Amino acid sequence: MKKHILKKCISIFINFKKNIISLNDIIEFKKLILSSNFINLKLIKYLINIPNNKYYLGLGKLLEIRNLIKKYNVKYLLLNIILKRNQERNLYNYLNCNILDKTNIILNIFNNRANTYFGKLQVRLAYLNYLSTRLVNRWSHLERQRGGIKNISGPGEKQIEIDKRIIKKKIKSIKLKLIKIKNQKNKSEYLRSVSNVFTVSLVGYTNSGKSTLFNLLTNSNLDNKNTFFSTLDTYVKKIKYGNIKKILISDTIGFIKNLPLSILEAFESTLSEINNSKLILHIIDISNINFNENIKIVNSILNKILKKNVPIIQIINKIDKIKDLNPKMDYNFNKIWISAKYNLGINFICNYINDFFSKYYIKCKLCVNLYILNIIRNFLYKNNFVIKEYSLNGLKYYLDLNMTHLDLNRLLKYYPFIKKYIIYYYE
Ligand SMILES: Nc1nc2c(ncn2[C@@H]2O[C@H](COP(=O)(O)OP(=O)(O)OP(=O)(O)O)[C@@H](O)[C@H]2O)c(=O)[nH]1
Ligand SMILES: [Mg+2]
Repeated sequence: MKKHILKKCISIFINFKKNIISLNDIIEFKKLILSSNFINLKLIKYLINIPNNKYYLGLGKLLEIRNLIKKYNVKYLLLNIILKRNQERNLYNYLNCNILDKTNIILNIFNNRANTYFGKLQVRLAYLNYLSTRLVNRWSHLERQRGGIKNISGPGEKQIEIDKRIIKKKIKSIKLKLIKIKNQKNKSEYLRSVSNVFTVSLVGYTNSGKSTLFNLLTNSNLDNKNTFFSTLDTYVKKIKYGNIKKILISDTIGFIKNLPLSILEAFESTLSEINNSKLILHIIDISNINFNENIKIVNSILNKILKKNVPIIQIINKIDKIKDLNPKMDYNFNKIWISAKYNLGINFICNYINDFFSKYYIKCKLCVNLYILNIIRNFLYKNNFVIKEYSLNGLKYYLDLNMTHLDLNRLLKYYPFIKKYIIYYYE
């Protein structure tokens, strides 16, 4: 884990007069600032009608902020909105301090958190995507200045052309690297699918408790600090909880309101892994006042990412924080109430997963003599197919097996003669 020095900043929470200020949005912004390794010395709430073209903020507010920057002696100003390139530059020039808008803050968090090569590449891609949109802004701004006349090139234009080309080249090279890694990942996914090991994906708003549940179900210790975006990559592990067998679970990056498009696009490789799962567990933090809105945000992002129809169940987490809520399963609405932190209601999840995947399995009974048993025994045990083995008279041996359809095909491919020893099977 990298060590980070906390930097001092002041911040502005901007809200439009037509919107109702949600306390939770302010809490979320404060948490973003903290996750980005800043100490916020002052938060200014600012209500506006329409943003100022040049600075986003009005001139009166600007003066107030310039004084505060001097008073608190800070070098950073953080804002909860997305600025245009020229607004950022004008603010920087006027206030003489570094400006971080929402995209910048998230990129900053991602940059601090990324610790795998795959994660780092995606952060780099997000940054370049962000930069390229800014250049386009500047470009169109220059074009406007020239009154839309084509084929006249100035010095500024040349520089932008060069910048654009360099960024485009870098984006292409990173995308190629990501594709290469993804192909390797796909290979392991393919191996997983032919060995018929199924994957369940955890998705949800950032800080909802995905990694806490992942750790509990897999007996691992992924980072689950109380910050935003503690997880930046996809982690896949076997479930080691209750009586679940041969099921993998994956934990991935959390979602957030107004996740800038440039970031979402860069993390497509990580997020698209959700498509490889048979079942999605949508983790919801019920103690978050905005949980209903967060559900909608997650659903809309899922709609963008999912390329096929994957069943989703809702896991209502952190019930320990709400009075009178108990662990339960609601079969009508596919909802399970739990507390991942205090290990409450996890059995409901296990039962659901077992029931869900039982349709992928078939049970069969073999009756063989000792000679045949010796040929196939190793294979059956090595693949974990055997539920029970017994003999009534020492001549005939019975084997109760549990396996997927693909497993059965595999068994019959290796040992075609087995077919006549199957005395029954059912799905
Ligand atoms: N009280 C309570 N806290 C919980 C519960 N589950 C998780 N938490 C806490 O919520 C915080 C976030 O948990 P994580 O598991 O990191 O959440 P996440 O969804 O993986 O977050 P990101 O990776 O940042 O998107 C941590 O402080 C956890 O201890 C729960 O059931 N009850
Ligand atoms: Mg996490």
